[in-house]
Amino acid sequence: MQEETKKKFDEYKKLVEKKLDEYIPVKYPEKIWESMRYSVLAGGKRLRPVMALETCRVLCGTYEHAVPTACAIEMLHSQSLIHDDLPCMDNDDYRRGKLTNHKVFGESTAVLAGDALLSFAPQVILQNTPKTVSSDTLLNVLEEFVVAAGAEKLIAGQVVDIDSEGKQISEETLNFIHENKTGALFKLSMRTGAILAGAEEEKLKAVTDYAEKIGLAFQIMDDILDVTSTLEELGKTPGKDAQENKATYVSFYGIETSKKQVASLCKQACDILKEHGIESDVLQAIADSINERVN
Ligand code: GRG
Repeated sequence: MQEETKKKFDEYKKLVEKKLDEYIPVKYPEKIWESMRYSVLAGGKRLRPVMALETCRVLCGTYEHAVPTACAIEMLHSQSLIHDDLPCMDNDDYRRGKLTNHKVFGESTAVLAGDALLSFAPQVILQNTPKTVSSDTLLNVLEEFVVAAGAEKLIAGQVVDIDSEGKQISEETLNFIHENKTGALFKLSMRTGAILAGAEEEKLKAVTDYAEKIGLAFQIMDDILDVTSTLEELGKTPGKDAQENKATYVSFYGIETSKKQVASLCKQACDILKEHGIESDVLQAIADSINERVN
């Protein structure tokens, strides 16, 4: 990443981390708030909130208006990771280089912390988005949020993923899992950023298409790293896909073809932005960083 672009990315990231810390206080009963804070403030690349803020800015919006939504999306992302790590799901002991939520707080608190984040996130949007944002826009954002978090998107992807373990599945099913489990939150980030900028339909579609390509590329790279990376690099246990007998891009096409697919999808994503006159060094760099991802 170019130095100037990295500076912009890091500024967004710093802002998101400061606001997440502010939005999630420690109240009574402290245990639940501490458990929520433990996972949300555990680091992470913060790709989704940065994408939301940069999309809002590049489409001529006031990116500060998108901060509560960007943070809410990171809360939803953290919630999905807490639940995904539970013994009844992916059963992982490490996440973001730290012990998983249930390993520190116990299973019941981890379930409740996920639940709490899921309902707290839209509360953060409602209570913190500046009043200058119209009610119609806010309703649009909330609709995008609840649909992405629900049984039509994120949960659908997770259910089909779990159901597919140890089975021969079609490429169509694999794409369904990736599109919903991973792609939905990238799309949510870009779409809400665009909606808060008041973007016209053509631009909204362009950023949605970019997010779709990036989401798929990101997940294919995740599958590759599961095979090639270490616990130290990944911050979570590698080799889980093979252990759980999961169909992945790597199991379908092998590592080299999968890498080529990632590069091609990232290029297609950037071409979409160019075709629609959306010039963002940050969004370009995010695509490049997926190609070069190590964690
Ligand atoms: C919404 C109620 C509700 C449940 C969620 C558990 C679940 C249903 C979905 C799981 C979704 C999941 C774990 C998708 C994996 C996506 C993925 C590749 C995450 C890793 O993202 P990074 O690398 O993580 O951006 P960091 O730690 O950098 O933020």
